[in-house]
Amino acid sequence: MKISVILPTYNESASICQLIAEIVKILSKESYEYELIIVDDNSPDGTCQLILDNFRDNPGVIPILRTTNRGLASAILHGIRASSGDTVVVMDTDFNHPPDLIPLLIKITDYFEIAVGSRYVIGGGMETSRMRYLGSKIFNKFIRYSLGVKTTDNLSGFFAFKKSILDGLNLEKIFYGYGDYFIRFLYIMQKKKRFIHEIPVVYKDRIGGLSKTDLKKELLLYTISVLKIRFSKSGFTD
Ligand SMILES: Nc1nc2c(ncn2[C@@H]2O[C@H](COP(=O)(O)OP(=O)(O)OP(=O)(O)O)[C@@H](O)[C@H]2O)c(=O)[nH]1
Ligand SMILES: [Mg+2]
Repeated sequence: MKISVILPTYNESASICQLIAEIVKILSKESYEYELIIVDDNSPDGTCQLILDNFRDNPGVIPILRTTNRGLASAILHGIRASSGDTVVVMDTDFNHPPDLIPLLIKITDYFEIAVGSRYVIGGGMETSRMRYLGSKIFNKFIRYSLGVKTTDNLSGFFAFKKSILDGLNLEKIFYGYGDYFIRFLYIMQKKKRFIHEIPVVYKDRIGGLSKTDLKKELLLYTISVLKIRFSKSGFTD
C-alpha cells in the first residue's frame, strides 16, 4: 500500500518544513511507502523554495509549484491527480491538523473507505476561541440537517480515503472553492453509500504564519454551497 499525503500551502514557510519532517518520520516508522505532494500556489513567502532547499534529497517529498491557479480546493485536486498512492491523506499545513493521527486515519481505510477527523464527535475539539468552535459546531448542524448527512464535521478537511472511490466522478464539480469542497465531497460519498468513519480530532492552533480564512466571507460561501446542493434538481449526484 502506498500513501500519498496531499499538502496544500499558501504562505506556510513558518511551519511547512517542521510538518514535512514530522510526517516523514511518522510514515517511515510505520514502514509505509509514501509520497508527500505539496501543492504551493506560488506563495510570496517562498514556501516552495524552502521545501526544495530542505528536502531535495528525499524523493518522497514532491513540491509542485502552481503559478496559473490559486485556491485551496483546486490545489488539493491537483495534488490528488498528481499522486500515485492508493490511499490518500489530505490535511492543512499549519499544524491545525495533528500529524500524529495520520496512521490511525490510514488504518481505518482498511475497514472503511473514508476516514475523517472530526471536531464534533466525543473527544474532538478545537484549541481556538470558544466562539469559533461554537460557531463552527452550529454551522455543521445546519449542514447536517439541510443535507441529511450523518457526518458531524463537514468542514474538517483532515481525512484519508481509498483513491479508487473517486473513479468515475466529475471531480471538478466537487473540488472548487475553499473549505466547501469538503461539504460536497462528503455529501456525494454518502449519497453513493460509501463507508465513512469519523474519529475525534482536536484542532491545534496554527503554529506560525497568517490565516487565509476570512470567516464572514467563508460563512456566506459555505451557506450558498449548502443551498446549491440542497436545491439542485439532480440531488448533485449525476
Ligand atoms: N495551495 C493553496 N493552499 C491554500 C490556499 N489557501 C489556503 N491554503 C492552505 O489551506 C490550509 C487552510 O488554510 P488556513 O489559513 O490555515 O485556514 P484556517 O485553518 O481556517 O485558519 P487558521 O485558523 O488560521 O489556521 C492551510 O494549509 C493553507 O496553507 C490556496 O489558495 N492555495
Ligand atoms: Mg489553518
